[in-house]
Amino acid sequence: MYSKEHQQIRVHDFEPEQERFRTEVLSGLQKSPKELPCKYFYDERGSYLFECICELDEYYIPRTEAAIMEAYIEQMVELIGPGVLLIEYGSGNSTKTRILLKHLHELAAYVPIDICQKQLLRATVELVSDYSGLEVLPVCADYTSDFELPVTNRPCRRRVVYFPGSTIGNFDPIPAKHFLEHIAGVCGPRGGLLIGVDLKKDPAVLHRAYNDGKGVTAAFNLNLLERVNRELNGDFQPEWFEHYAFYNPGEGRVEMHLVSLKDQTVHLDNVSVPFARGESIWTESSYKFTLDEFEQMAGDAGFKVAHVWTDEKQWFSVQYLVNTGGTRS
Ligand code: AVI
Repeated sequence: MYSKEHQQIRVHDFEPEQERFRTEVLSGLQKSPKELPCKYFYDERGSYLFECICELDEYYIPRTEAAIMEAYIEQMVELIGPGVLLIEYGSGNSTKTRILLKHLHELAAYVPIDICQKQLLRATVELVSDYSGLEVLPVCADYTSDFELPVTNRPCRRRVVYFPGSTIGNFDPIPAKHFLEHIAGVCGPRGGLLIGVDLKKDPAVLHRAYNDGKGVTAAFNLNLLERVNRELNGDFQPEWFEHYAFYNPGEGRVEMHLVSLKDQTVHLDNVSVPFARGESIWTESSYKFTLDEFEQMAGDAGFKVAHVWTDEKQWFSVQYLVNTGGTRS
């Protein structure tokens, strides 16, 4: 653990160590079926590719969520109230947050949390220059792990966590509930959670969103192999794997895989990983919810749904949840 100074910006650094990456990658590749944790998509190139995905016509999530935010920001601000500490999980380039930063009253501070140190630093430099007087306290961390939040200069009335983009859908159901419980602990008894939740819809729309015509999602998926090569001295040949994404209606999720195009053996340092032709590495699940399903899960985690905003087609929702009991950790 250490901190880095950059133009007077202090990043509270809990970046996962290389050893953890190595352990999780090796154990994932030794499972059957093989898997890799989707949080490792977001190295510098992966974060850039995800930004490119967010600009694609087929990937409806960012623009639908942004339109909901624009349309209902006054109602959201009213419910959230003044003087809050705004904490964002997986802040990326913080673009989505700007609308909140612009409208929230007497913000105590903004704490962006992201696993990618470089992107976090870039976003913080921009925010500090664009919002004078705003205290930005960046934290580089895997937000599913435990870490201390930085101390703010101004007192805060309440903590509100912002978790947009339906990233909650990247957790399996039990970890998702545990993660919501963890958020309830972080935001405390009177705290809130403003969350983006993707809804169940026509599978053809989902298929297009995760199989875009320009192949950006495929490049994002395959970048994970390049990252493993770079950081773990691996010899994956990305061209011998294919991006494969589909909606699994029984499980209510889009699954992303990397499928081996032939029998092959990959090496990471001195570890050999055999692949049969057609065998896959499961790299991501993206769960889609009905409003009732999400309300049930949030309730089980100690949150009450205070308000739900959706778009006309009911493809996406932004929800404000209040903590009905959890303690502040
Ligand atoms: C970050 N997360 C919500 C995205 C999703 O839709 O599951 C990641 C993504 N994977 C492929 N495209 C986008």
